Order: sequence, then structure tokens, then C-alpha cells
Amino acid sequence: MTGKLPFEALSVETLAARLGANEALCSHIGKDTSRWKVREVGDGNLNLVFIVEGATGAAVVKQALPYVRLVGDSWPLPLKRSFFEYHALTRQEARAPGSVPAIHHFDEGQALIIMEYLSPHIILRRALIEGRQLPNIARDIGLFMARTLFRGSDLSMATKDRKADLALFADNVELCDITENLVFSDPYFDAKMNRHTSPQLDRIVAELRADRDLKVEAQRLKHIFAANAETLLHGDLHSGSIMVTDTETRMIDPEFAFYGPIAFDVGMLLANFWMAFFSQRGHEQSGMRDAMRAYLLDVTVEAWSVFRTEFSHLWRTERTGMLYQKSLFEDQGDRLGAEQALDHMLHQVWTDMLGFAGVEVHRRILGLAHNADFETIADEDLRATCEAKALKFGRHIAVNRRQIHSIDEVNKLAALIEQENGI
Ligand code: SR1
Ligand code: MG
Repeated sequence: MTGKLPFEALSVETLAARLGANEALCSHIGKDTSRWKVREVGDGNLNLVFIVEGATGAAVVKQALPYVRLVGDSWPLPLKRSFFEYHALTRQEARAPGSVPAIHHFDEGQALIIMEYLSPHIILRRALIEGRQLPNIARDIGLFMARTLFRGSDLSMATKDRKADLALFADNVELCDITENLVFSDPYFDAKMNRHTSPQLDRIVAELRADRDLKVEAQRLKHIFAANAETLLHGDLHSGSIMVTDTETRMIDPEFAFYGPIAFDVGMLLANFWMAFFSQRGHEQSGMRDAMRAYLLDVTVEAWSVFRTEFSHLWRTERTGMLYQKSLFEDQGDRLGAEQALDHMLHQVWTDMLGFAGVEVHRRILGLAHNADFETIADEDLRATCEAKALKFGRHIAVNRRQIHSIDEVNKLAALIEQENGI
């Protein structure tokens, strides 16, 4: 296939005929297409994802569709998101080696990426719903965030390169628009595609939407998201964008990548652990999940601590960009000045991270795109109880983020809300 053919969506039936001559794919799985087995496994909101197994191996073929899969062709979405995903993956691999799947081939015209088949990895969200405690995820994700977010910023890159990259990713307009609306605005009014567990949550939802402080805070966060082009973000770093085994962690799906605030990836990620925490009550059919709840809070502590430590290490050892240049600090014998600036920066990331986490919790319960942590709780009253607690928690950390000083304080609040009765 060449990039010059008009775009055509692949199917299980056509994939072998259309990609049978693709050298990159054949070199990984074998060229005898009669032995290829093709499955479509995409369960995300946007794309087609095929697993193709051949005589000598397997690969993933991911193809963007010209519309939002979750909604259908009434919501067109440009194919170029595949271009941004490809370029984000190459940068993430360079900045945090081994953290993303290997790319075998990219075809811009067909909006498809052929990449490493991760096996026996499963989606982190699924593992957390099953109650699996994975020992390495906090460390792996903390390192990934620190390395990609630091090395994609003006703290590290030559400013000419960063500006060129900023211009490249600035065109990811439609995916940013999804986040701008779905995360920061739609949850806070009666937007058309919203849904929530009803009637159980109706009163709470009405209260949240009438909450002026919350609405203002959500818009301040949207402003930071849109205006603070600090670094190349993953842009959609939730537990559905991470694949795991007991010992390995890989980040996938960075099609929402663009230049935004460091705190956004961190906040979205931690929000998903806090949602996993509040959803555990709904998954206790085969036994209490107290240990899992404690594990999930520990993960937030460790992920934040690893992020901070690694970011600080890179600040001290790789600060080669135009921001807080060493010529103003260390080279003048003012090491403490550099430490003071680092403290300020981490404090800002902390405060904004809490805000982004709060609105991410809200949008997964009130907006269009829900998450399986709550959705798989079949008993609607029980689901609503879990969701109501998460909503309360999300509101508190978003609105009071400037008064919260430690992750232990956040987790104490989560534990207190979790123990409350009713909704
Ligand atoms: C219409 S897309 C909805 C959500 O799915 C993606 O995974 C992003 O999180 C987006 O907000
Ligand atoms: Mg995705």
C-alpha cells in the first residue's frame, strides 16, 4: 500500500489483501498471508485496532477513522490524529526509552500505524477492576511522566526545536477541542451528549452544575490547558492508555498529544487511580477490596513521588534549555536559586495537577466518555454510590487545590469520603 491511495478503512476481511505486501509487517509476522489471523479488538472511543498473527509473529495495526467511533459518522474527526500519534510515539521513545510500543511502519494517507503487539499485556484499567496489584506501575509511570514532560519542554530542548515542534502539534486542533469541551465544559452544564446514572445522581448533578466556584475553577483550568504550552503532553494519559504485565508498563495511544501544561498528564493519570479507588466497592462480589484500596492510594503517593524525584534529578542534570538557565544560577555559584525555582515549578504543577484531576473525575461520571471502573458495576444504586463519592472528592480537590499541601492530605480525604454512608 502507498500513502497515495485514497483512504479506505481496513476490515478483518480486507486487511491481509491490503497489507500483504507491506514489508515491515511481513518482516515481523511472515509474508504468507494465508496464515494470517486477523482480529479487530479496538474498544476505545475513536479507532480501529487489529491484531494480526502470522507464521513468525504478531503485530498491531491501528487505523484512525474519519469520525468518532463512539458516536458514529455524525461526528467527523480528521485522520491526521494518526500523524500526531506517530510523532508523539517517536518522541516518547526518544525521551523515555522502552516506555511505548515499537513502531514498525506509518502510513499517513491510510492513517495507520503498524506497531509491536504487546503480549501478554492487558489494559491497566482492566487489571485494576480485576483487583490486581501491580508492583511497578507507579514507578514506571512516574518516570515516564517526568522524562517526557521535562525533556519535551524549554527546560531541556533547544528553543528552535521546541518552537518547531510546538508549531507541528498546534495543528492537532480537533483532538484538543474534544478535551476542551468534554473535560472542562460539558460536565458543568446540560450538554447534549452527557449522561449519568439517573435518577440516583440527579440531585448531585444539579448541585454540581449550580456550583459557581466549581464552574469558575473548571474554566480557569481550561484556560491553563489552552494557554500554557509548556511541554509535549501525552494528552490522554488515563488507565485505558497504559498496558501492563506484572513487571512491565507501556504507554499507548498518544493521539491527543499537543503542547500543554505539565500538570495535565499528571492530574489525568492520578485521577484515574482515585476513580479506581472509589469504584472498588462495586467490585467486591468475590471479597472485600480493602487491600486493593490501600494499594491504589499507595500508587498515587509513589507515582507523584517518583515524578517529583526524577523531574528534580533532570532539573539538576539536564537543564540545557533556555528556561532557568544554569548561567544565571549554578554558574554564578547560586545553586540555591535553582532549587528555589524548582520548588516553585513543582508547587505549580502540584496545584494545577489537583485541579485537572478533579475535572477528569467529573467528566468520566457526568460527560460523554465514561470509564469501565464505574460502568462495569451492574447494580445501579451501588454504582451511583461509588460515583457520588468520586464526584464529591473531585469537587473538593478542584476547588480547594491551593489549600491542599500533600498527597497524604488528598488520600486522607479520599479515605474519609469512601467511608461515608449513602450518597
Ligand atoms: C469522543 S472521544 C472521548 C474520549 O475518548 C478518548 O480516550 C479521550 O479520553 C476522549 O476525551
Ligand atoms: Mg485512546
